[in-house]
Amino acid sequence: MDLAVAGGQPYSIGIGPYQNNGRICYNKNGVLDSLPGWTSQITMAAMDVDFADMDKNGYLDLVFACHVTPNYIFLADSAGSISTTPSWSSGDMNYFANSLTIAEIDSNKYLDLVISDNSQLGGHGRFKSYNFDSAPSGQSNPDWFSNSGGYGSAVLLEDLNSDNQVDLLTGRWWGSVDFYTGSSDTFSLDPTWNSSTSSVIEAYVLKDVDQDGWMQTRNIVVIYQGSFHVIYLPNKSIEKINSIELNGIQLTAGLDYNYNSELKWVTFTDALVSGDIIEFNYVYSTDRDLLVSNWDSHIGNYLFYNQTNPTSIQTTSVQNNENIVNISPNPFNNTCRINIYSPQVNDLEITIFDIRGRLVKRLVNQEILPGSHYFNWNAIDDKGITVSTGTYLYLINLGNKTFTGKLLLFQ
Ligand SMILES: [Ca+2]
Ligand SMILES: [Ca+2]
Ligand SMILES: [Ca+2]
Ligand SMILES: [Ca+2]
Repeated sequence: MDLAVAGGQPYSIGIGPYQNNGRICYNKNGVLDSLPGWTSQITMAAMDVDFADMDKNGYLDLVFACHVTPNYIFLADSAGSISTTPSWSSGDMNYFANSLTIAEIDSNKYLDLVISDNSQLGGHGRFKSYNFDSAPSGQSNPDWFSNSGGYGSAVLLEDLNSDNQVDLLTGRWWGSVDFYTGSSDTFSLDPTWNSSTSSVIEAYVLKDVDQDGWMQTRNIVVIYQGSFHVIYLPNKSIEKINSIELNGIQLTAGLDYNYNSELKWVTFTDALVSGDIIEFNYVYSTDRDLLVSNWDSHIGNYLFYNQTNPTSIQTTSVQNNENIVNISPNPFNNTCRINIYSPQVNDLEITIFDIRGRLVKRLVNQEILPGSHYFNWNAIDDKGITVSTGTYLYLINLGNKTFTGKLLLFQ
């Protein structure tokens, strides 16, 4: 993996926040170059930086959160070369950003950006989101601001209450962990939950430490057109990648691919091109726990266990070389999606039973064409009645193969 450097300095005595160029030091066979191989033409007082494919062209772009200068996005072109001049900048005043995080907020394919502002040196210190529904360009203002401000620091986006809408965790210096509920493609204006702790929060990491929400899953991605160096996996986190196969050949971690657990991308050293079939075997979690780092040496760091949705370890996909079944989310609270990959024309039958083996729903009985297909079950039975919370079993017959497993419904 290559290293991007923000390189700003907020407290340079006498000269105010210090500006410098953004930089990337490239990794050559496991050794970082000592000099940057990419340098921005402009200088910034950048406090945080991340890689993300903001314009969905298959290459990672660079996003900077800055003090005193706007926040910037530098896009990579169709050959993967990152522009040295920004494609997008923030238009709002009261800068003094501290941290950034990136996820899809508003239900379109383009990633969105959340930034914390910190009012110690100026500004109002509120949290804000910039939502994109196309490749970032020009200048735009925040689509959402939190009501309250302060010495904002850590931010993280994750659907913590499992309603398929991303939520926002924020932190500040001398403050609690705050949770803004995501709804209708935005967030509550005030926190809907906060911790009873107070510390000088610097950064957050979500990881399923007690592994009570681990879900083994398999996803197949088929490249239909274009070429890609980065793939975003559909589940909410990547806890652990067990293997990635490209056209049936196992790839080597660190050499052929790298991944980012928070930002959910997997990057590939060689471009994936039309006709490639990539098979991901990995663990995601429905129950990630929160680690909080703290600057105050009188208080330790914190680990908050997630109590909302504990499940036992589940296997939701079935190992098979030809036909693939993948279900997400599972557990679910309204609708789960059953993805089927068939290499050929096949008869498909999907039936849902309750835990005693009684028929609940005949979901699908049809012939399917080669490729990926999905079918939603909205927890309604054959009589049109919404079924109750509990464990259900699915039976999938695809051609001459049978797959079974559990579906966990909670409401
Ligand atoms: Ca890109
Ligand atoms: Ca978006
Ligand atoms: Ca949510
Ligand atoms: Ca957990």
